[in-house]
Amino acid sequence: MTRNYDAEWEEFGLTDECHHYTYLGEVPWDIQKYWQQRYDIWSLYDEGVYMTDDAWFGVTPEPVANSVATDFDKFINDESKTTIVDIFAGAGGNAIAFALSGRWEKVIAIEKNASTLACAKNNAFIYGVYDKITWVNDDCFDFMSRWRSSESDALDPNTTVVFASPPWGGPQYRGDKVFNLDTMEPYSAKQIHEMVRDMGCALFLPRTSDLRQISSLLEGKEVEGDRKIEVVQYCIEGASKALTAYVPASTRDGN
Ligand code: MGP
Repeated sequence: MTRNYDAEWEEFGLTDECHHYTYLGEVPWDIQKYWQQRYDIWSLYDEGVYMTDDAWFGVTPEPVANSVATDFDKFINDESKTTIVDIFAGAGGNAIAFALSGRWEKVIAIEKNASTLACAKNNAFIYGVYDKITWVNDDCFDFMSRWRSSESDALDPNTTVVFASPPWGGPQYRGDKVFNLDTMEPYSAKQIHEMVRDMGCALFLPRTSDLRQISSLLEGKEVEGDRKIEVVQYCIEGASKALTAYVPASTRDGN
């Protein structure tokens, strides 16, 4: 691929916080572990994948992102759903996989940090799906509440599903035997689910997440067809990296 780096820097809005590290010596010590796994995370890393330093901690490895994209269709199993919104898009791993799957008429990627979003755009360009994704630089809670209170029908809950790979409060999540989703920082699983529960969503969470808390997301809610939450552990070389809870759309009892 021939690239025009100056034009792309401008087009994607890349900043000095966006890096493509090429040798270990230039990688900050706390992300060296992730950089050493760069080809597991991005098979096209050498084509010029950009990351902000913080994005390394939460990026979904490409094989996992591809499996989630396949499973999303299987578990949501609803042809009327044509739009998928990745509300914590980060450096783009999942949005790229959703776009590559060809399943969705529209893929929307929301990311609050402008530099991280610029990396995501650049990375989508490398994977050939930059133009297939609608990019939004915003806080997802603000975006959703603005969208719901607007007259615009740009997003229809009946045709939309949400993928959420939120921050887990840093790498120290690994210290907890059972990860508490109610105290997850800065947003609890309940808070995220509540924002999108009428659409159906997939929550990408620590592998040790408390399953009772996941099942409680639908407590007191009505679910069409009595569908259940499906939880899948995603492994690389036999070791779980994370789980995804596929949560069907629900309404509160009586509304
Ligand atoms: P990890 O912390 O690198 O665990 O995250 P690993 O690889 O088991 O570490 P090791 O020291 O045991 O080898 C595993 C995966 O979790 C990453 O690849 C990311 O996909 C995901 N992940 C990690 N964090 C800290 C986050 C986060 O904050 N948010 C999200 N959404 N995903 C994360």
